[in-house]
Amino acid sequence: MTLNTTKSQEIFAAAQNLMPGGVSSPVRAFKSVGGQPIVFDRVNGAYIWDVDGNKYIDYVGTWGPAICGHAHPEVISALQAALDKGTSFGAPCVLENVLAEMVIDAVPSIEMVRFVNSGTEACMAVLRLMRAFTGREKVIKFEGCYHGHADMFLVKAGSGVATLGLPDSPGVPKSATSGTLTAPYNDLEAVKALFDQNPDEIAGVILEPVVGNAGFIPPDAGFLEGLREITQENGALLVFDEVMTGFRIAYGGAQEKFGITPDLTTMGKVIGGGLPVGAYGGRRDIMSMIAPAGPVYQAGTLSGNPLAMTAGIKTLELLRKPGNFEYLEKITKKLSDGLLKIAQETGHQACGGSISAMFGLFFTAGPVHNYEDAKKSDTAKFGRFHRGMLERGIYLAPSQFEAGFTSLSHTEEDIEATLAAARDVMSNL
Ligand code: HOZ
Repeated sequence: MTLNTTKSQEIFAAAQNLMPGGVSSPVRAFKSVGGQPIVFDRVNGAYIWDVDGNKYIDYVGTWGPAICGHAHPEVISALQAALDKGTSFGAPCVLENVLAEMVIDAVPSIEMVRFVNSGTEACMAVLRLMRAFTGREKVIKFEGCYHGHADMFLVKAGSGVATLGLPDSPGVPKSATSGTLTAPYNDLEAVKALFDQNPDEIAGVILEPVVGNAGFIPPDAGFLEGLREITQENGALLVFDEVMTGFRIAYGGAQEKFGITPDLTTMGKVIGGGLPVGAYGGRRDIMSMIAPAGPVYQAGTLSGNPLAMTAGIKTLELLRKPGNFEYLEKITKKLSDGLLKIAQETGHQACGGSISAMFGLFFTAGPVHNYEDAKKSDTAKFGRFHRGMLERGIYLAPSQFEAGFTSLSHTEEDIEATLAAARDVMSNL
């Protein structure tokens, strides 16, 4: 089965002369799944069309923001009205108050919030804030977790770094990462040992409370609770990077789902409704250190942009309606359980699962508790699976080390069609 991707190939060939790798971000270049990347033309609801007119059921959802479905008519009309007032003020705008109140009302840890333009910016700022508040410089992150591409986080990072198998990144000076300590995800003993070896030197622990950037890896029972205790015992901060999990694992994020309240939280993706928004927030005593209220500097020309605020506000208004998260849980579990059942029936070792509107599949017997486990999976088989699904009109994240996302627009019929395609592919994988 082959796709007609003539126009995609022409456009991508030209792109490679214009942009490094022909892309604006690495994972979408299909390096780890092989074959030519697809150039897309438009999106709507659960679907995405490429420039050759091929239609796909989309489980990337622009990496998470499209949880209400792509180009939701109410988001589009709100943006059209906002556009009549201009595209950017670079000054206070009441829409920032509106979105800030929605985020503060929704997310248990957040008493104050600052908007930025990406998850990377949010994580950069929160690291600086952790260090300023505690007066300590070292930070613990987990192998395979991805907190954007700022220097200090490019240590055993997930997402594109894992996808491309990069040895972290050239150009990152040792001075930038000397304070970045790493531990295996789900390993509380390793975290305790780091605190014992670095007494009074660790500002805090930052993690994806459900990992999506090393493939889908949920926290073991007691892991998040244990981190909360260890950080409190050591006078360190606990930071949930909810850029991916925020407003997806639950309306109040993973911290609502698991009942663990961190000191600081980073967000992005869903709160921008597809436009560039990141945010960080948390305890008022900590956030009050951010300039101009306090001495910790962070700034951004387009932060609080009225178009991005508008898209975020409308997206959260649509998302918080009763029954939405029950629906997302139901269809995503049906998809994930179905994929695992089909893998078993067609003779493939596979593991994975789902939580709310996030899911993942590894071609390994598993279980996958951390990045080392994830790396044992058969990434070549994943690449063949990805291509086979693409040829049958299903668009999955082009990397084993990413997660899958559903939306309120995905129907039971879409899930059935996806499972039928998966059975066909896995039977010939
Ligand atoms: N950070 C994105 C997913 N976690 C990767 C997007 C891309 O490289 O295309």
